[in-house]
Amino acid sequence: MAVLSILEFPDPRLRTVAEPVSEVDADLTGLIDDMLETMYDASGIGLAATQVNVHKRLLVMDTSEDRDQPRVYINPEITVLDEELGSYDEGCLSVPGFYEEVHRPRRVSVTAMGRDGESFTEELDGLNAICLQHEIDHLDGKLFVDYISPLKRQRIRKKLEKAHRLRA
Ligand code: GNR
Ligand code: NI
Repeated sequence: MAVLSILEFPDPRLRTVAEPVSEVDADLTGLIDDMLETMYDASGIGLAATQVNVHKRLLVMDTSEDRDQPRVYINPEITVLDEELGSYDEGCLSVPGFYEEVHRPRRVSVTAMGRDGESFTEELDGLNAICLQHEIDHLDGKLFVDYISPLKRQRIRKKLEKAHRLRA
């Protein structure tokens, strides 16, 4: 197991559209375990493969209080169940330190494969629905900052670019 490094906005690799996973083999389960370790290490509630520079349609989540309910979604396909939107102050491990209100459908259905390669379908609401949509956005090369004003996005970009310069 390993903690992987997480790409940060405005890294252009975060704009890559991920490719479907063709088979759930030992390499993939190894990547899943590394992504879970990376998510828990970073205290995140979700992580998409895109964020660790792997451009496959795979994400992990754990919104539980005790951080003991890992969820794995391979090739997730989402359906909006209800057009009603909810708003939430979203953050992102790839946009560290910034939080902005984002509006998204409150209820979704998702069909995906789990870590065992078996297909499942479930309905999600609350934080699970928010997080799943946020993670699928990553797989499509999107970030929550795409939903805020260009002025706010530019301010975040400048601050993170400065932080990256200081770190280098
Ligand atoms: O840890 C995370 N918290 C969070 C809070 C509100 C909405 C979405 C998220 S996902 C984020 C982890 C992350 O960046 N996943 O891509
Ligand atoms: Ni994110």
